[in-house]
Amino acid sequence: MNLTHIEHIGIAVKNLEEAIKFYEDILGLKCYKIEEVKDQKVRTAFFQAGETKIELLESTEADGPVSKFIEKRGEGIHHIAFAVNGIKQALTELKQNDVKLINDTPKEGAEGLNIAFIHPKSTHGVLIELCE
Ligand code: CMX
Repeated sequence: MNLTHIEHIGIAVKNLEEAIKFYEDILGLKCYKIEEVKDQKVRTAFFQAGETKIELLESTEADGPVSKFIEKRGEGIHHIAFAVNGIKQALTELKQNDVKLINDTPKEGAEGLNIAFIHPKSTHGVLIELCE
């Protein structure tokens, strides 16, 4: 498959506004967008850091993936998202290699991207997202 770069790093936070304040006031990055992704039960805040974005994730529902993650592991790095050319082909290749997928077809994610997640049990413990 053709991964081009790290599109973003997803960071699970308890309170989006408090976390934004840290990234803006202390780290000096600028939040350029807050977006709710209902399908993923999250509210997200985006920052550009060179070619890579930082995506802060606050859960909107108690049973959402980010809420469960924070309950189990606390705040922190939640996933790494790679930009890929040809997400459908990439998913076909992953299936052929018996990699456990969370989404076997792309869905619409934040920023209008087509996304799919690979299960951390198949990736040495990191939740990986593919984006196109
Ligand atoms: N990174 C690494 N490992 C993770 C993880 C993460 N983000 N989330 C869960 N795990 C691990 C758990 O620790 C657990 O490991 P152990 O069995 O060793 O304890 C294992 O994966 C299974 O976890 P679980 O708690 O039984 O399963 P969940 O019901 O929490 O589901 C996952 C985990 C990854 C399948 C689910 O969170 C998911 O489908 N994620 C994809 C969607 C998503 O995360 N959306 C939010 C972001 C959306 C966005 O970026 O817009």
